[in-house]
Amino acid sequence: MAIKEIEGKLNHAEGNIGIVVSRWNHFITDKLRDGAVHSLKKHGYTDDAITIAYCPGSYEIPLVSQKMAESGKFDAVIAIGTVIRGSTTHYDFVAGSANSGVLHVNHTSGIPVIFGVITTENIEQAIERAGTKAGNKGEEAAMTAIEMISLLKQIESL
Ligand code: INI
Repeated sequence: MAIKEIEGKLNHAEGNIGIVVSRWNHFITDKLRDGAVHSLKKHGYTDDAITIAYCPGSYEIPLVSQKMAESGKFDAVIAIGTVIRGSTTHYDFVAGSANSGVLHVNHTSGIPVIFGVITTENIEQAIERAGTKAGNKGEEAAMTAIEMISLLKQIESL
């Protein structure tokens, strides 16, 4: 018996993608959304395979992600938000809730729910992750979604 090795592929578009975008810090989340869409299109997804749902803040992302994931209409959900610490302790609650909420949906819904929420100390760090010095985290999240869809489909057909 030979060892089976499997890995998600990035070279073909499979299924439908839901994207949840938080409107808080929208000057950053818009860029992350554009990065995700750009990446999906580069890999062959057409407009009608992509649905974008906007929610108020990152705290609301887990519920919207769960609704999308459990609808049976998507093969992956990409959660996009930006939480900036600034001077508020609210940050810890919002960032922690988004993280643990998305993790929970990722574990329970049966489809990949990708964490494209950036959490930074300040606006400069957020800008760096939204298409400047540190790349675009939305693009990376989309690539992760594509790879995970492919990997899960391969596991299902073992
Ligand atoms: N929501 C964010 O997505 N990012 C933030 O930086 C942020 N801050 O700083 O407060 C934020 N707050 C709103 C929060 O996500 C909820 O929408 C709100 O608490 C209502 O539930």
